[in-house]
Amino acid sequence: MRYYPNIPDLNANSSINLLLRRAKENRTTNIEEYITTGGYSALKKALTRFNPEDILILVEESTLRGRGGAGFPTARKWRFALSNPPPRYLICNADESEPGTFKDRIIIERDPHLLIEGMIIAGYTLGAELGFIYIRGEYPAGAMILEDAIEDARKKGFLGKNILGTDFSFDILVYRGAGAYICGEETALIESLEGKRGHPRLRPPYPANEGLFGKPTVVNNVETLANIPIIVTYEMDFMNIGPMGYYGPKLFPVSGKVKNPGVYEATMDLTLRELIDMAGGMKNDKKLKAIFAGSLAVYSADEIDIPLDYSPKGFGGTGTTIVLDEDDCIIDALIVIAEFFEHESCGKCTPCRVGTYEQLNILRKFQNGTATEKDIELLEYLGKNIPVGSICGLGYSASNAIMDALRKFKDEFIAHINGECPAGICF
Ligand code: L3W
Ligand code: SF4
Repeated sequence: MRYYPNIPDLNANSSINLLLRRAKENRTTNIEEYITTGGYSALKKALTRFNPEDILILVEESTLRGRGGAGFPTARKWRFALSNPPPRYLICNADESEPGTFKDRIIIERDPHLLIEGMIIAGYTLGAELGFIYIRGEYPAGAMILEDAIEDARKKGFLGKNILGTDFSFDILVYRGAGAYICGEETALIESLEGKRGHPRLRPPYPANEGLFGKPTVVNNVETLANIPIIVTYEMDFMNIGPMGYYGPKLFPVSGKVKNPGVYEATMDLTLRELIDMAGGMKNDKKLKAIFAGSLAVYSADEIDIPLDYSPKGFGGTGTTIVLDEDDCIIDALIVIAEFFEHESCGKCTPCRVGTYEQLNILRKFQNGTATEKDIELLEYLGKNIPVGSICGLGYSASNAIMDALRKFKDEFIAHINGECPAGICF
């Protein structure tokens, strides 16, 4: 038995309990516990009662969308891959690195067999024989936990040749990243898996058509795949979980100025306000200033009655929720995000490489009291132009938070130009 350090704490005050059902204590669920609590019964059901098309239809009707940020319909992606001849590959994107995002880690470290079972069923549906888990280098404990869990699953006949006596064979390899956020972009991830430098490819072709080693490849997020055993277990009853069109459980990593930061599981009919309440409400009963949805969007305090779903007005994305109160400075928070993008830009596209560097420097001017009105114009110029000259999600979204903040918190920018920080922490 290996020693797994530092499994993070988790808050269990969730509105639903499917993905985190076994993830309650500060430890990893082993294969025996997993099986005695119903684990691997979805796999048995899938292999004995359903053919791959049946499962595809179940996933289609479940309305499951990718939980890695983009929310693309999972079944549609699977169908794209299935329209291409084998060999096909399955990749689990466990390169979770978005600022404030730590939801996949909980599944990996607390209930790894849920992910493994989901991957085996996905592999069966896709006619794949090999799956990979690409895990970020900063999750060494998670990588060890997965390797051990995969070995345990092999010993029980859930992985390997002729799974459960059928003619379906499938195995999973764990591949550790080396600490680059960009390798969570699906085509950079594939390059990295192929042993090359992790630079994104131009899309199309999408991986579902031409992915790993040029073969059709499905790249799904950890939480997406963890939903698959639940869908197979519940079948049509899955559609009783959550609102129409956005069925199923969703994880929300909540951090910042709430009383109980942690990972929460909720249905997507809940609102952002209810999620904050679930996390205990505002720490020290301070006033809510803003919510950063990772680096993708900034919400002001009067915008939190939106649903947590993937509709155009919904919260969407990875579910990342970073809560700022009246003592936090918007500029200061934006600098943290801008430093991240400046550091993580892979440098392939000039507008992203240079633009992320420039927007960080401009924000620092607001922080040190040397910014002028012209700098607001420059930030807006960069925000409009970096995405246009970029080829991947990093460049598309590197200015989102700044642009949102300029729309909703322009007074804070102006105040800094006038030598005032509303939170009293700059200069
Ligand atoms: C076949 C088509 N496949 C789209 C597939 C595509 C991909 C998925 C989504 O991620 C998001 C960004 C942030 N034929 C297809 C097709 N697909 N059209 O659908 O594609 P896309 O382009 O909408 O998004 P993306 O570039 O894969 C970017 C979010 O990711 N983000 C956050 C990342 C979060 C983490 C984390 O920590 N977990 O890294 C960063 O940008 O929301 O929208 O599979 O192949 N015609
Ligand atoms: Fe690299 Fe940025 Fe271009 Fe993406 S947009 S490929 S991160 S330089």
